Amino acid sequence: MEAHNGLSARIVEAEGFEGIWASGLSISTALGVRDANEASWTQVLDVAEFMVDATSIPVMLDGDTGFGNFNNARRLIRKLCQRQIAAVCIEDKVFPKTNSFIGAAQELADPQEFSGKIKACKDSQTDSNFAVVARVEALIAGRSMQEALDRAATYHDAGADAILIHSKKPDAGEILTFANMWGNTAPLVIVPTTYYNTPTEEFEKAGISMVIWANHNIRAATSIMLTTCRHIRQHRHLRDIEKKITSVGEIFDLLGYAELEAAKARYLPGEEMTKDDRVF
Ligand code: SPV
Ligand code: MG
Repeated sequence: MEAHNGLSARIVEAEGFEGIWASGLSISTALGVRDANEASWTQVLDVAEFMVDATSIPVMLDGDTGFGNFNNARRLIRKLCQRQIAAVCIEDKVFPKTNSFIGAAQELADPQEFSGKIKACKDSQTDSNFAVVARVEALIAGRSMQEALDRAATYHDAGADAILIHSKKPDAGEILTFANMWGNTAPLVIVPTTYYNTPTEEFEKAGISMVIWANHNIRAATSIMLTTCRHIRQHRHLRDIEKKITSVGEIFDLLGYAELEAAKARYLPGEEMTKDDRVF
């Protein structure tokens, strides 16, 4: 499930998801910039670190194209391992990246050059459990199914632990065809943003290993922020909005404020545990 900061990462874990997608689109959006590598890779890394600190489930970073060539990508991987990020997904496009939902014939990386990048990533990981997911953008760029399969096989041979096959079709047809032809060669990851009507059971039946709900927290957050701002601006009071949004108390609970009070009683001289006197 997508997260874009420490708070959304906490919510994802609290709601029982097994892993976090640190989405490039969502992180960029939350930072107020476009998903076009406008945020630097260290800025993205800092956000991912907040997510790791806030949770105990694996975080997979959307590493876009690896922020340059093999050399930039392998430096990224070393930093991700240092900061205990569990996995990265690197896509076979060119820097600066273009979001997959923009334009039709996007430029793809040369498959051999991209394979070298995957190899460099795998050779650079300092955590043996770290996973590198190679993202195939052939279908996004309007290339053939055969090219998508060939690219996936090449990246798997180069050491990719899994393949993310992306599609922007309104139905799951091409994804299910790809999954069928790919078989069990390596774990498959999908992002059903546009083909959201397909039941997840169909993906399970097709042998797909992981589904990423890629941008739904940032979109949900945006819609309630818009509603709240419009309401307060228009009505100049909070009466009708108060019950529709998260209370300050819930935020205190989500962020573990009680632990800080307990820690003060333990570590600060003269502080005692007082009974809960929070306003919220
Ligand atoms: C993201 O969440 O940033 C992704 C998925 O890369 S998509 O926006 O579908 O390309
Ligand atoms: Mg992305």
